[in-house]
Amino acid sequence: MQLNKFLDVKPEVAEAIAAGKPVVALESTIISHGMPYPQNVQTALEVERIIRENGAVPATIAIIGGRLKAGLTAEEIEYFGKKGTAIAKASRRDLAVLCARGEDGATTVTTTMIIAHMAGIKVFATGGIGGVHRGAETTMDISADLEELASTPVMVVCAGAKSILDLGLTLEYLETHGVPVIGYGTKELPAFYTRKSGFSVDYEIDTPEELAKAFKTQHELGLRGGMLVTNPIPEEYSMDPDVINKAIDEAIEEAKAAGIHGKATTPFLLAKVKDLTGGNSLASNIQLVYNNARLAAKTAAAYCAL
Ligand code: PSU
Ligand code: MN
Repeated sequence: MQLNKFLDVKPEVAEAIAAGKPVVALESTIISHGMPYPQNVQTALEVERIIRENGAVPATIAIIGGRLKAGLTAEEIEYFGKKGTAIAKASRRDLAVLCARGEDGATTVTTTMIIAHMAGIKVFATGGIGGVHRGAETTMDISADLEELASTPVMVVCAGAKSILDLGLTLEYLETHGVPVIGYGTKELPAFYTRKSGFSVDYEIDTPEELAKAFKTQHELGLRGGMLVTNPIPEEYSMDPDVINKAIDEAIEEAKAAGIHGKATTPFLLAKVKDLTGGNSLASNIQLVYNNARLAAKTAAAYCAL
């Protein structure tokens, strides 16, 4: 464990890490910026329960009063869910000032990876990652999540990326930076709400044991960086691609018209897509996070057994 004066590891999480037991990290931006209250809190607590049920200890990650928290209490999860977007969305560039000032921050994939690594956690489950936005060739809007995957050794289990992003450019960026993109039980990159995107992943892997072995081998080879595991949404919860793509196109047009940019872009698009699809997308979003939590817990357990 890399000790850090700003890090607080929840006792249950610290004990599991010290004993070589499986732990799964979870992000807090999905709670405060990704879903409405109270579904955000219910989902976050259910995700923790699912992780325990599958043999691992959950560690929801956030910044509270300038402290980097690896593992939250139910009260702290409630606090994040209730405050919602009033809590700053914290990426890598926000960490120093938030900690110096003693403020709160909701951790994105980037900062969750950073804090998980500080605490010694290897596997992280979420819904979707940030990536290269459509039109990035002029806006240069590329999520810091991709840089973090390139440099920080944490496995991120997600349901692919939403087509609010340019999925082709996102894959190109990951390739350039040496991030393996794995499809769990699929050769095709899933697109979050749907199981298909038309793009191929680098490798299909079909078991948690093989995922764990590939990731451990990456460390043993001395290669830096993470691994992206893309786990398709279960068929019964996947959405009609036409419905979702129409909503995404409309959301992108609205964002452009309203001059939305920077860190506000992703939350704006996510909220618009949810409004335009009448809440169906929220139900799918919740189910895919549960599905990723199950796979991450099994993979963390398999890693510990290697
Ligand atoms: N994509 C989703 N749901 C999310 C996010 C992205 O489908 O909740 C959140 C994650 O926390 C991710 C962040 O790390 O948005 C990326 O933001 P940006 O594009 O500003 O880097
Ligand atoms: Mn951005």
